[in-house]
Amino acid sequence: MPGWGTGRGGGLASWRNPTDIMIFETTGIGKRYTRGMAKRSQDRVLRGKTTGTRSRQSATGTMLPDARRSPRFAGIPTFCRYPRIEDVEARGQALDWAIYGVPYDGGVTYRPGARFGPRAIRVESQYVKRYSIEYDVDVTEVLSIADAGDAPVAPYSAEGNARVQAEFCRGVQERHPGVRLLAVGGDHTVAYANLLATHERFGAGQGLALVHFDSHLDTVDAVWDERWGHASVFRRAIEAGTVDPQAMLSIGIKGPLNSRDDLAFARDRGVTVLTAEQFRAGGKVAVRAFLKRMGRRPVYVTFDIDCVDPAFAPGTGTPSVGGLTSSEALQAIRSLGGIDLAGADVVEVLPDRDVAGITSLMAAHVIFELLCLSAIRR
Ligand SMILES: [Mn+2]
Repeated sequence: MPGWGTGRGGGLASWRNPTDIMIFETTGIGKRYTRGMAKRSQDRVLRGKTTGTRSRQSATGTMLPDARRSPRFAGIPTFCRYPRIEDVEARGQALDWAIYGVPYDGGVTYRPGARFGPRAIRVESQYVKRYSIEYDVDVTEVLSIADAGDAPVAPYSAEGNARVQAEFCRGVQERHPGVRLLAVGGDHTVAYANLLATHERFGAGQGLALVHFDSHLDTVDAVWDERWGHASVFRRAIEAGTVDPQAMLSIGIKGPLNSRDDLAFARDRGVTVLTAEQFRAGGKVAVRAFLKRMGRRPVYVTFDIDCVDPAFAPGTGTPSVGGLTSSEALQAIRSLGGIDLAGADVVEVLPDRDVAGITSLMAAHVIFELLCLSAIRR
């Protein structure tokens, strides 16, 4: 399929890792765009007319191994084969997105094991390619993306973990002003620190707008007298002011719940809730209405893999029957096209309950679709 973005894009550069010598291709903006919205967006960047909260850094693309020369099954796995942050820094290149793992699952209310999520998702993500047919965009041409490794963790303390994770985020932000952070969990508590760091950079004096994919609202006050579990993360974020509840949309919520009262906090604070049933019955219209109301505000997206039905994503600790299909989930993310994505996370993958890596593979493609949302804004 010539011309579909799978050929070699530019000059070759070599890069060494401890086990292999790989041949990388350098793709940069200004080389291969020819069509549509992406072309117009690229021209805008080249002219320096970026707007809103977007990074003023010039994206210079992502160094990616050429899969037709360096097999996807060889080498040490990074997220989607993106370069390690150390290598980006050694080149003195600006960074648009840092993807990092948070191998922490001390905040779960049911089945543990999501601490192994980042590792499993890195492995399955080797088969994530770089060109989106749906958007006609090659994320590696438009964005400078790196795998920033795993954040340090405090395995016995969700609150302590949030603290060390936030420090890690600030370190990356200091080295790369304007970088956006994509956290890969781990359980949903890892969203807290990533939201905090994103809010510090992009909040502009108000809570972030949040699109929240999940089976559960995660607004419980406390579980077993503990206020820092994965069922409480958005209650804590709203209390801290990092999330504006009236600019929060939860997609994929479903029952049964522990009680009728479980909905009260979200309702009282003005969270917009689209149950899985409601999303299926025309949710894209509701999503559009929400985004219209958000205007030009930067948006954070948090994606709990348990919003996807266990038939498609069995590897998760609190599975909930009747969720989105993997196809519906991708469509739901694409329905956000046009947002200014300020930060994101993909959480709650539990590899030990997975089958043939399908949940990790789904999570890896969610990462890609989120990066596409950012790429098409360029
Ligand atoms: Mn959750």
